[in-house]
Amino acid sequence: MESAVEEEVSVEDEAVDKNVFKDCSKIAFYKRQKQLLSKKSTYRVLLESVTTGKDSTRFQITNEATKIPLLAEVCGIEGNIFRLKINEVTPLKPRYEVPDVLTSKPSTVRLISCSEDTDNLVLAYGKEDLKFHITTDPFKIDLVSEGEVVMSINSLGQLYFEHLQIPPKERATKENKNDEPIDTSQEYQEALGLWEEKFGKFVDIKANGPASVGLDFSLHGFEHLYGIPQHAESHQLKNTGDGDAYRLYNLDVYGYKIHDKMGIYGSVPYLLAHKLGRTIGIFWLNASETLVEINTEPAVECSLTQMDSVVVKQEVKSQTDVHWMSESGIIDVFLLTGPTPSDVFKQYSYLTGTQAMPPFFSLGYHQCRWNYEDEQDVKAVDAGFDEHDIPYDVMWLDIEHTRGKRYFTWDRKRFPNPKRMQELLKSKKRKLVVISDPHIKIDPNYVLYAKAKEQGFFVKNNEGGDFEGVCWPGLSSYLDFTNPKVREWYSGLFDFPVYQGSTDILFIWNDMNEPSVFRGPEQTMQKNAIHHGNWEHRELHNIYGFYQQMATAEGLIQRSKGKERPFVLTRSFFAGSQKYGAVWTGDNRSSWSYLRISIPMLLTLSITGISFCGADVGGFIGNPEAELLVRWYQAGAYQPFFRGHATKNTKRREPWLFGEKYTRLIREAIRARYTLLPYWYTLFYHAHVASEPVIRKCFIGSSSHTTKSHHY
Ligand code: NBV
Repeated sequence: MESAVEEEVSVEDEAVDKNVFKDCSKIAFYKRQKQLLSKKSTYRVLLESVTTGKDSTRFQITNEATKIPLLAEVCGIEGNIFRLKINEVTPLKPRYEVPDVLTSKPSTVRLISCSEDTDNLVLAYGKEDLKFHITTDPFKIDLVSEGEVVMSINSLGQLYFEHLQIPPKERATKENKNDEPIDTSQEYQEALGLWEEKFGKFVDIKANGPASVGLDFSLHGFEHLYGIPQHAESHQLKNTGDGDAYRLYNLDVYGYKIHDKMGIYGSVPYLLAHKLGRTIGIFWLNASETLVEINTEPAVECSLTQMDSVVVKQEVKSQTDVHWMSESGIIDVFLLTGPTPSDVFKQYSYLTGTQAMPPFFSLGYHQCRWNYEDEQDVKAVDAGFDEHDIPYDVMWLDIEHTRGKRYFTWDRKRFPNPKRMQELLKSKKRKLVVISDPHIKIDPNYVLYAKAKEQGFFVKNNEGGDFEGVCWPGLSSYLDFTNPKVREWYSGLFDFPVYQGSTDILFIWNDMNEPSVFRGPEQTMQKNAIHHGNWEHRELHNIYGFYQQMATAEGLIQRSKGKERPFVLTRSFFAGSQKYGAVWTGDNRSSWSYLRISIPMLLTLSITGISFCGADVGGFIGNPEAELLVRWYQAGAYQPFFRGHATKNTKRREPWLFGEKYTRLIREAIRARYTLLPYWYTLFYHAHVASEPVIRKCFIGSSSHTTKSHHY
């Protein structure tokens, strides 16, 4: 194993540059919430404001410091789900509410008000013994099931809501109507990052000023929490210490660090908590940058000595506090009350949809590399599988197949006859996947660019021009997939007559859709770029990639006139991405520790709805030694999406290049996958119709039976 260790050190040596990405100490809204929460007075419910309608109960909450009321709305949703929304009663302008994630408007269940005293409000959910106990002063909600308080909301008083304000420069000149002392001094503004936030050479100018929100949830008796992908971390969520939080902010982090809470390619703001007898979920529907703090106080047995020296043992229940903070938007949170894990899976998929049923071929083995150079290379690799009697279903082409990284085109020198190449693959019942990224080369002679430009289909900069950023093709603009018209147009690009050289065996891979912008802040788009509807990028950053995959999947469905299921792999994702295809874990490294971390990463994705997920077999970056490669195939064969992939400049590593002994072992692993293919297909069917994650851990442990020391 010595060589493996040596190799591991060298691959992991090129660490992620921490100066490129933020940690909590560099995130202004995090610092503000931490600093200002301690000074805030508590919120209370204005009892006279309570109104109960058919679909929801509404009431106002206020605190002495701001005196600006917030509107809270509680709904019961079919399947034992509560929804709590908190917004300003009259915001200066509308705040972003995430569209397109919920499968349809969830059916509401009338909540029955059954309070016995006037200071509290009790809302009962239908006939279930499930209640929302709302304490008015200070404002707190207890979720009670069969007499047991399962979860408390705002019991730590961390409700935080920054009201939209008139910019200080304008305010200073106007009459100060609120009689609030305004500190317009530059130091004060800068320190809090209210209207401007600096990060290295980047300055984020915030047209709407501070707009962050936050809320705490205490989960009683729970010590085991899972979810909020994507992090290269253990399956069970860890406690976040001081100045630390799980970050949900979609970023392109090449060779991401493992055992780290930094945000990588995708975000699902949803977690599950499990204890003996009950599993619950919290789904925080917000697409802006989000931070989650977790703090578990394990159960302790304490001895109380009574007067007559009798020692009484008493157990203090464990509790986990979860603190969500988002940079903007509103508070829109769904409480999934279980009680079993499969109830929670169903509740979540009722809201966001189930895993799309994959086409059968896509459950087989996929062969990828950046890049298979030309048609000849494709032919040779394809023949290699036959010669070595190794089954495979899908050949992949990376960015170099295009004419100068212009997606939907072919480099005619390398691929003079793409249809002929597809005919060959088709004759063996194989498929082809090609890449299509969201950045579009700025080139007036590139028809796709010209058409998108003409129709105003690109994301805008804050001066009204097209946003421009550097990516693979050089200077590029980015399609605004949040615009339904752009999605419709983009979907149309996959029609066979439009996408020249494409045939019905060609499927799609969406990469770089965090979006990745070279030389941008944290390698992504400026938060003040402007999208359809005049929304700032900051409001919806985490959902950009979701929309590209949505439009791509729709395009593939349309080109087959609704007859064929699509296959689309995406790197970036959000809650609900499962409806559109598969996800992979991005640029991992060829080392044992990355093979190991792929397991918890995939388990986490799976239980948050995204069953069709995988990690690059062999590791994307670096050269695996033969044993690592074999072990990776053996693991990958039992992971939902099974694709070998490698970056440019790595040694070729098709399964037959390491000597007969290793070829045999890889052949056996891939064949084992194929033997079980009908079983995989059945599992996916169950995921699709009954919300059962294809891979999942056993939810059997009670808090006292599982140990704290296990990491996976
Ligand atoms: O398109 C090239 C690669 C791709 O092979 C990989 O799978 C993606 O995660 N892509 C990233 C861009 C380049 C990364 C250095």
